[in-house]
Amino acid sequence: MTKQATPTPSRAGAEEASSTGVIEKETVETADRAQLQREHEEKKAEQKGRIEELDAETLLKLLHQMILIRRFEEKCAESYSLGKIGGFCHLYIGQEAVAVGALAAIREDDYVLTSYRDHGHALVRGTSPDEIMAELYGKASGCSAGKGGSMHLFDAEKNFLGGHAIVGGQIPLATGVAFASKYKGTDQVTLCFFGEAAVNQGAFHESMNMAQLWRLPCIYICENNQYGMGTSLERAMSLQDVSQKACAYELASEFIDGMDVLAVREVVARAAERARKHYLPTLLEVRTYRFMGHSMSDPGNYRSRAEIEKYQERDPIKLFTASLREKNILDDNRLAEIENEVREAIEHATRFADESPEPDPKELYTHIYANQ
Ligand SMILES: Cc1ncc(C[n+]2csc(CCOP(=O)(O)OP(=O)(O)O)c2C)c(N)n1
Ligand SMILES: [Mg+2]
Repeated sequence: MTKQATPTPSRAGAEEASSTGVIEKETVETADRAQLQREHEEKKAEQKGRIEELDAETLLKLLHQMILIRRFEEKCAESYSLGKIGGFCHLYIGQEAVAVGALAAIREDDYVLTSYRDHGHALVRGTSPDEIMAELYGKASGCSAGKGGSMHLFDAEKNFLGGHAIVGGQIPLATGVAFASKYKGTDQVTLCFFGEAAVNQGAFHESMNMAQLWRLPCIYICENNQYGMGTSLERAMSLQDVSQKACAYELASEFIDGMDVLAVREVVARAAERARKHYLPTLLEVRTYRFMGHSMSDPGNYRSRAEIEKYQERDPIKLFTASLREKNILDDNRLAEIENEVREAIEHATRFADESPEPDPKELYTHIYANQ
């Protein structure tokens, strides 16, 4: 039997979309403010329950990392508009809680791979903002020697194995990294991040099958931001509950709210234990939202204002800041200190990138793998 085609979602406000994907004018649809406020209160209550399990220093570090990503990405948007960053540039604004929460749950010697939306993961992994910004500027001092750009950040010393521009390309690679850890008898875990559009590919399914069959210590984290470029999940995926896809391969799986940094941390910590102690993989579906366009060149004419407003009300930084304030862990002074530290780091990174030299043309012939 043929399935009915899903109707095209509302295009209200399409004409007013800005170059960053945020629709600026009022549209026919508007968000139900009271309902959004109720949801915010519920989420805060859930998050406050989790706050009790962690000390203030750890909590403030998580906030600091999320704010660092947000401000770094805002700076990237500015530098891109000034023509200082070339090529594609995919911002992580709105999704900060995923990388921050997940990486807080693993060890420094574990491995991390992700897609082209990689600035946040590299920052949290510990690659310096200087080296990341320089890479975005295509400078020799960048973490990939200026040859990778925004989509191919790489830092072998931090076990950050990219930054991959081919959708889903990192999934079989991460599976191989996890295989290597098991083969060598280490207890290292591999974290593999990817978008929900990657799930429709064969490489995802082959990897799930092998990971479970061979019991590989890999955690597959689907950052479900509900869009693959301008195509909504509903228009591209027959079974939209990504975590359910694990059933086909008997993998452990969980679904988490990706706007709650502590919820993400908790669930990844559970998966890491499963991987480290029992060599068992997990598929996690983390529901999140990107506030900006797919990339800097996305006119963003496929989302309604109401939808964007709904998720802005669930902003992971706004939620966490409110929860920490109510628990008396954060006040205006501490928040201002964090913002200042972040601003200084980003100003430093931008200056460093600006002043760094271009790669020597001879570098075109290094780092090349050719099989004859
Ligand atoms: C194999 C492959 N097909 C198509 C593309 C073009 N493309 C780049 S990003 C993208 C959408 C991916 O969406 P998703 O996996 O949900 O990640 P998100 O951008 O939402 O983080 C597509 C189709 C590509 N880079 N690689
Ligand atoms: Mg997506």
